[in-house]
Amino acid sequence: TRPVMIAGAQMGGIARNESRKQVVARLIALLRDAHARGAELVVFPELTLTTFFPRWWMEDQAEIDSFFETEMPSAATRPLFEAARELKVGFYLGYAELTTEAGATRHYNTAILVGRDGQIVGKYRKVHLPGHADHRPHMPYQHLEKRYFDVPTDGFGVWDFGAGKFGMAICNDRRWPETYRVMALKGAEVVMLGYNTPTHIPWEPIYDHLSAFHNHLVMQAAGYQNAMFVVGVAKAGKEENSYLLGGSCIAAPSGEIIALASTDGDEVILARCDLDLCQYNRKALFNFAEHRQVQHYGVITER
Ligand code: ING
Repeated sequence: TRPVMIAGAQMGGIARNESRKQVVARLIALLRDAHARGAELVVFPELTLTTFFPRWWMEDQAEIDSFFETEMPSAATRPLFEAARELKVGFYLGYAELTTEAGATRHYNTAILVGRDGQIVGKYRKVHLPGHADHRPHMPYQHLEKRYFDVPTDGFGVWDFGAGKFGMAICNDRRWPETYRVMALKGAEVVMLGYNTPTHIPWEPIYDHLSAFHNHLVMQAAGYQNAMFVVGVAKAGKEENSYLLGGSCIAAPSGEIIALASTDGDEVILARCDLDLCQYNRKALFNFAEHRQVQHYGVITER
């Protein structure tokens, strides 16, 4: 067996005027709680250093950029890295990244994996950006990820953490089967992801009543179909003028949920994830080499 004690640190709403210092203090409290319960790795939500700012139309780039990090760790986030190193706990952290590539400014919806020594192991930038880029003033709030973030050139990655292979995704990525299959083919045994999911989608309210069902449906199916653990962690509850879905969970390679949040606030969930379970499924019913017929799948990447 290769057990890893994985925690999800669900966050309640972050107010627009809540400082990074205040948010980091909440993150550290959750980290300490998770460590006290035996966690070796803690998964925080998407964009977890600030409120979910894509809900507002902004035109002043300086105001937009005020929600982004230009360095990681920074003075405000270093205490989290230091607490994690002291406790020997690794973590996944979602945040807005402002960087330059070949002289061009880039804005990404980013997540990093930090090792138990406090060093950054890997970085992932959100591939599937939902919502819209235009201003829709008649809606109660916007969802402007297509306006504020760039699509990255690097795609899905997998990194060594402890005895396992860990991949990262972010929010809307979890709704797309390609996300998990690509990482499974790269050897991922765990996919960690954070999310900010409004329970009312103004531009597509048809499934509002199914938001909790769809949230678990996609992660349970992915865990089963790709023989992996999926750790999905919410920024939850009332946040400014929206209400965000909770339901943070850990899904096993069987498709079963083995840890589940029961509040819409700051809450730690935890599960002992035996990574050898992934290998079992990979050698049996989801033996990719034995059962997949790739010659029939080409259209998935051609269109
Ligand atoms: N949030 C939502 C998500 O994918 C969404 C956006 C919700 C799109 C429901 C379509 C339907 O969970 C983010 N941040 O991607």
